[in-house]
Amino acid sequence: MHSDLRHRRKVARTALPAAVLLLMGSAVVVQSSAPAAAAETTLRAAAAKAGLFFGVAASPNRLYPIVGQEFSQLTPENDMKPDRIATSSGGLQNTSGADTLVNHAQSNNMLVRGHTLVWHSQAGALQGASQATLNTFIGNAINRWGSRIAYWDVVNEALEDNNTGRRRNQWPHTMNRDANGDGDFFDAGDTDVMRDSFIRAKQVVQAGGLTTKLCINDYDVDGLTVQGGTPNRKANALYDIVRNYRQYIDCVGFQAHFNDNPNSIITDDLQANIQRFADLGVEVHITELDIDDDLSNNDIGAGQAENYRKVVRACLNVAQCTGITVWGISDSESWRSSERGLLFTGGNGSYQKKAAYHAVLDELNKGRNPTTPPTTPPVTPSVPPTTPPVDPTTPPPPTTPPPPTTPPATGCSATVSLNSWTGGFVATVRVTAGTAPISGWSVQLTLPSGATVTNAWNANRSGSSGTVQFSNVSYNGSVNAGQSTEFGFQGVGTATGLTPVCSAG
Ligand code: 9MR
Repeated sequence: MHSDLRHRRKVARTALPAAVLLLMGSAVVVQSSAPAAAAETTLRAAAAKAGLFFGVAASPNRLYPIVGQEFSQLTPENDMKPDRIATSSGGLQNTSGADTLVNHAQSNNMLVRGHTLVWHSQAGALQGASQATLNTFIGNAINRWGSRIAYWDVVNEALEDNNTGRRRNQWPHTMNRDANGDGDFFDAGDTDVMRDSFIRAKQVVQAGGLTTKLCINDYDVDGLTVQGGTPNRKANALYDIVRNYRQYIDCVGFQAHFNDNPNSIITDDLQANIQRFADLGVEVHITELDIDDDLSNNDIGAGQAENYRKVVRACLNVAQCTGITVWGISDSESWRSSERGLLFTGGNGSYQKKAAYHAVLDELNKGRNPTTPPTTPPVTPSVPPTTPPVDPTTPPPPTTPPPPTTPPATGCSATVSLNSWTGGFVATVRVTAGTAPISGWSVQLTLPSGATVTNAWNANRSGSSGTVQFSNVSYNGSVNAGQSTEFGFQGVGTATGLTPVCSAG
């Protein structure tokens, strides 16, 4: 983009919401018969109240106080990439930067997103490695930090640019083979580096009893369409991958670098696209958000602050959109500083909030909006549904979950895994049928006092605090003997020591 063509929009500072102004006055006492919801004054607190994390990409030399104050999740911007930490044989090296970031996150009660294991770029010594070496690296990296990493980007940016909907054609995707020539890599005889990497990652997570969730991450996959209403083929391709490999993939990252590229704009169907992934049962995250401040060709065209509001709202409106991460703190320190795409100006630990910051905070403070559920989008995958892959070249991961709390005979058992941050949590519950198939299930859990469920997916729910009951929905009640299904819920407060009790029928 030519800087002389850029028309720098003068962004009027948005008025602070009345509730925020009230809170800023130290002597204000709110007396009202109808208790007003107090607005939170940091991004992390407002997000926690709404039931999601709000994170930032970070580097060890920029761990200023603002990181722990405003954000509840941290993604190493560069320190966990293969070019930093991988040896050519899949071992680890130079992990001190990553260690610093993980420790910082832990001492500030922040979740960590590991970024990233399998990527064509910044591959360093792994460039050209075999699947076996990639698998070694995957095992070493996941095991080094274990459950201290809540989410790992296992596969990053696997799809081509320019909305072709195809896989990339450079390493590691050069290992892919379409054995039967049907145009996809989903068949049992095909080779797919994505599938095999996820299988390996899942094996490592299960063998270690880790709570780490495994994600696929990409850019230009945000809307159902791109500029001009053209179908977003890249998003459709990602959707097909997640649907086919759902058994190994727990979460999807929309990078959300919004700029003037016609495939990188904010479209009005962003929420619908988030929703269709959520409907597959995965968590969705906005993982690398920045928005060019003179985004001129988007479908919204309302200025950076309003564009931020739109993206945050799209996530809030989908229960399984459980986190938003901005790709840096301030414009001047951003990898795309010329776009001024972040929430703060300033630098070196001294930051000023932009209008976009106030818009995001305000939107988060409004919370999720259950009274206007998102419309279910038309699902138009680019290939017809296929059965999940069987007999992949790498043996499938063990399907045995951690020891059930109630030993299954017939009936069912349930286990729970938690991702928690200060003020909130996401729980994933795995329901496993015993020695006979079941045609329906219910799971009862008792939450500690102070914990409240805000939303749930893949289950009906009754109750939100104390003893809460979940039961199957239409599509996941039938579970074959020894097989499992998962549902999830999200809440505020702290949920520890959950003991799920499963009943079949
Ligand atoms: O922000 C990162 C920048 O410091 C690096 O120089 C760059 C090198 O590729 O990677 C940037 O982060 C990328 C992220 O890892 C994946 N999505 C796109 C980000 C911007 O390229």
